[in-house]
Amino acid sequence: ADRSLDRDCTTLSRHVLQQLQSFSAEAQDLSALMNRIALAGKLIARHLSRAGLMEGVLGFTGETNVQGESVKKMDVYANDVFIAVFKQSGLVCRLASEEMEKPYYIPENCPIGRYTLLYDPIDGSSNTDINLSLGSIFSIRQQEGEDTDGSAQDLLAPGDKQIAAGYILYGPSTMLVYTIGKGVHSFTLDPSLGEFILTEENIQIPNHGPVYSVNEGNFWQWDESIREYIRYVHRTEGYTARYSGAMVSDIHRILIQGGVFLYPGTVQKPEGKLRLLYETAPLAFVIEQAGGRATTGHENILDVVPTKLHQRTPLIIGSKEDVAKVESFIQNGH
Ligand code: P6P
Repeated sequence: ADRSLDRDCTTLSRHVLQQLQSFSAEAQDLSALMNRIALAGKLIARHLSRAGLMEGVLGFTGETNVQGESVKKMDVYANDVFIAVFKQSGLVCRLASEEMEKPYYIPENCPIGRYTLLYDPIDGSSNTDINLSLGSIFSIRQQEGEDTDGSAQDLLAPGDKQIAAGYILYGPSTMLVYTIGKGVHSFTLDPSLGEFILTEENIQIPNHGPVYSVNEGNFWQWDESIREYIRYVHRTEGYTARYSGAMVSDIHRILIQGGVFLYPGTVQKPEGKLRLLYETAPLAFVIEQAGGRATTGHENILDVVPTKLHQRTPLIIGSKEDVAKVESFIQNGH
């Protein structure tokens, strides 16, 4: 049945203003900024929907990025989309992304827009070629100081400095989930309107859920405590394994159904694979705002102070009780 007209008019930009209960210049800026992120999401969703129908979307570029990972054409396209939508915005002065060693500056915006966008333009890009869901992750911070040497040292600050964070999930429908610190809200793209329309407000993650999400292919690279946790869920009734290769999908499932997503460190890479500033910190902000938890196993993700822009952290994120269960294995072996 058709929902109320008012509901259909609850677009993302209007919702941000409602959240801020203000029409101040700053509120308008943040609302406009979120709207630009929505535009990036629409452009990326459109490109993904045609990936198999045109040249230059599927497959690899042949280069490797700063992380030594082979770059997929979709990574480059999505990274350029975020830059393009903010170039003409006057809102964002600096963009930091997994795909760029150094931040990208938009000097003409800097006198006005003091916001910095930290983002993973396409998370789970390996899913592009097999038509499975994937996501974009974003985080908004306020630039502190002039950053005259372009080293963005002010970004080396804990996750509670985030003003806004969220993700776009490119699935059967395209969803945008965000928080500005006043709860977690989801929007679904209505392609006929070209608008993200409110789907759920103040999402609360269940305190416990059946899902555990981890790449068990790494089983023998983990610390014994993580193996012990996995043996526990294997022998305990009520757990089910779900792992898609794109953590935005896996964590969105856990936000709705409850459970825990883990990307632990390994013996070779104790810091794990995931990046703090534009992957684990934004997701931790969202999940904590929904009543869940996010930890490295020893420290809350939002408390971690990075020493470098592309710093990695292990990640254990999801329902309070399920995260605590993993911690209990890490901290005292059961
Ligand atoms: P692995 C995608 O590259 C990603 O960053 C997450 O989205 C995903 O959960 C994880 O890495 C997959 O990594 O090592 O399990 O293939």
